[in-house]
Amino acid sequence: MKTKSFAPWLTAGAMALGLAGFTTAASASALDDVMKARGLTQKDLLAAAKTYTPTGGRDEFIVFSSGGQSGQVIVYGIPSMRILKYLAVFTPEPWQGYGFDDESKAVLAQGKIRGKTINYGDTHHPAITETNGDTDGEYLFINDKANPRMAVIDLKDFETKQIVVNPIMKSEHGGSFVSPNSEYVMEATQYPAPFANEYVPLSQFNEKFRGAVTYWKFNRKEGRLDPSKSFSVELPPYSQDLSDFGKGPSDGWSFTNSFCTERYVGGIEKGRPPFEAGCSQKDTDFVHMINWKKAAELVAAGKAKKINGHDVLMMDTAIKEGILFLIPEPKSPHGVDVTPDGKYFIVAGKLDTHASVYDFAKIKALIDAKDFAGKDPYGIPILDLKKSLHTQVQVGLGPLHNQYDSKECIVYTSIYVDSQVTKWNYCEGKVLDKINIHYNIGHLMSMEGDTMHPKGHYLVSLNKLAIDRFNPVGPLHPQNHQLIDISGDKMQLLYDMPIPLGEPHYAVAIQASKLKPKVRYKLGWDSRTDKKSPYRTRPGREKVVVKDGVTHVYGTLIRSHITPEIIEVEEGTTVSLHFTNVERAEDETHGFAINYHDVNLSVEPGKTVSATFVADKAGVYPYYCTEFCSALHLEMQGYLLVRPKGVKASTDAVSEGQKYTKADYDKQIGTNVATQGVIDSVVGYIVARNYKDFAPVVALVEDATDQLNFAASAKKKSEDFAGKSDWQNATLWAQQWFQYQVKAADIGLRAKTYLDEHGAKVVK
Ligand code: K7E
Ligand code: CUA
Repeated sequence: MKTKSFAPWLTAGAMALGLAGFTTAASASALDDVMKARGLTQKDLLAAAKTYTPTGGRDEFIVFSSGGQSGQVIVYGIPSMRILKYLAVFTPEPWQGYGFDDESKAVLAQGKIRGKTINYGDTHHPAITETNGDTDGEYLFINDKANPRMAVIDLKDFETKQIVVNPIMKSEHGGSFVSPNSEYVMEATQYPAPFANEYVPLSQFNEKFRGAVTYWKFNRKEGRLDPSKSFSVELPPYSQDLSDFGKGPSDGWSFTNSFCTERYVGGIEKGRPPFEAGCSQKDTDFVHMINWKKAAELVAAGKAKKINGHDVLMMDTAIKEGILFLIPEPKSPHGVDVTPDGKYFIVAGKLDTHASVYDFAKIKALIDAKDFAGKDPYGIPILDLKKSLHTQVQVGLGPLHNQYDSKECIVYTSIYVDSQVTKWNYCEGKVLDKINIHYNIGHLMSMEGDTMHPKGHYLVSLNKLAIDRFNPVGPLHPQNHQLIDISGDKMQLLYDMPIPLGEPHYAVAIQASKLKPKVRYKLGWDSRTDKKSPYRTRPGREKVVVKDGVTHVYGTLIRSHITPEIIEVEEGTTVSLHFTNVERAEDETHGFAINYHDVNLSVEPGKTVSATFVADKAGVYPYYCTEFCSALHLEMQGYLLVRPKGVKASTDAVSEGQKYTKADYDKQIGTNVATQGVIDSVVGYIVARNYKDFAPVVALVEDATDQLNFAASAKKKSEDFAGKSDWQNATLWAQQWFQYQVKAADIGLRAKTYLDEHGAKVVK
């Protein structure tokens, strides 16, 4: 903070907020006025100063939050809590064209279950790829609880690239969790069911119903999960729950909670006590420990059984090979979270007021000594709870999940029933602080808090209910993410953020500097396969090709026209549109929407997307760009004409409403020459500065150069027509030349502003 020597006349409050510098007495009293008018306290101002991000400012952390029933992922920044994007994953989403272009339809189609299209997902736990136990920002995984599936999102363009369907589960929850080097992504069953796709009566629950943990092999080079190298470990029909991978000393092991180890099957219709009573009889359930590295070796050695074409390591084998163990855990647990150093894992039992800290070294010693307390009905060895524990701490009523701080031994636990976060020391077993949240916290999330090096500073409380926190919007309320400052000894609540999109179960945060998203695609790119599109088209090479009864339109999009501008086909034709956005400028996305045919595309710079449909009804269908991309965006339009069968295409000349003379031509030329003067002065300003030191400006200059080349070719056409005294066409092309000039000027001025704002220097 720069206070200098004129600090004495600053108010103390303004100084505390870092408002020092050029504050005047007048603006300080204005601040007081605002506080009074809005009923704000000093504490509110402090919270505001910690979250407020001035225009142009960036966030330190980026959050990927599950979008719950929306089947999407929400991206926002911390500390500003500004929402940046919704990522379409399991659900069609028109803004991104997801589920509307052929390429993304193919991704969604990977998520079909036994041939059936599923149009939603219940996303729960996102996970970012890790290198040596720390998030690296390359890929994001998210699971679908309702229809056991896993999706891969590439963080280079924030697009969903792959969906895989779990071959044996009918329900899941304990995913996604990644191993410390992202070799595997874990997914654990929730509600047990038979692996086979067949009817089995509940009377055979104990024998035929099963849980499992699936280890999806991740091929980092391809950026895809590899089902052929993935496998599962069969588990008893306990309702497996959240999971985590070991790290450091516990690397090679994974941990999975469970509830309803009573194996209760409900049946209130028949007079039996309901599920919730039957599933909470015992005081303890089981954490499942699996040596996944050894399991992978056993599968590679051919010890797995193929079920539904997928390798499953059966329980008998897992027990015999000594890779599967159970430890009791109190009672109806939810989260299991391995500490950053990998020495402990913490389990919170929803129906217990304690959090239990398990000591991996003790557990390993018990296993090595074959010191077991018993076996479960399937013969899995059970370890003694007391002998496995480091400590148990009373944290509150209904503890759920745990997240770690950058400070040693500090953990935060969400307390559902008490609506609190408890901060405690798991090494010493001591509660340090509690803060109230609103209301009924589920997960909580600290910055990179589930990695080997948590970053501390902030915590987000992901609450289940918002109730009265926001302006009412009807019976369905938004969700509430609350930002908490954890940098000091006492937690401080900073901000409430409503999220109007599904229940955000879990979220992960990453330092923004680790993300390196691209600005544009290579020209003609299929973003879903990450390969050159076979339909890529360069400007000037647009064409229509009829092949195998399909009319393929190879088109381009650029400010401000769609090529082709007219498409005419006969009724009943299958049309396949392929558009390449040939822009290189940042943020120059074009959309493409066409009346009646349910075609809606988002074409980012460089991308090629396709839309295939049957032109099944004769008529006239306007199409247009849906992104306001330039001053002449509304003119970025065209017509699909569908002729009735047997009717010939009209060859009549088009009659324009406007007739141009030489005077019109001369007037337009005058305007163009003047505009060129403006462009020249902007160009002069830019090239006189060290613009090459600014990558965004270099891109803008390239773009402007493109526009000026287009202008030159329109100018040439205009002059050719003028040479033949065809004033009609000469004037129209002169107008087109002017359009390109306007675009070049627009881009040039953007570059000039950028240089001004970023302190560019004059060069000789
Ligand atoms: Cu809502 Cu992790 Cu699915 Cu807990 S989960 S609260
Ligand atoms: Cu392109 Cu509007």
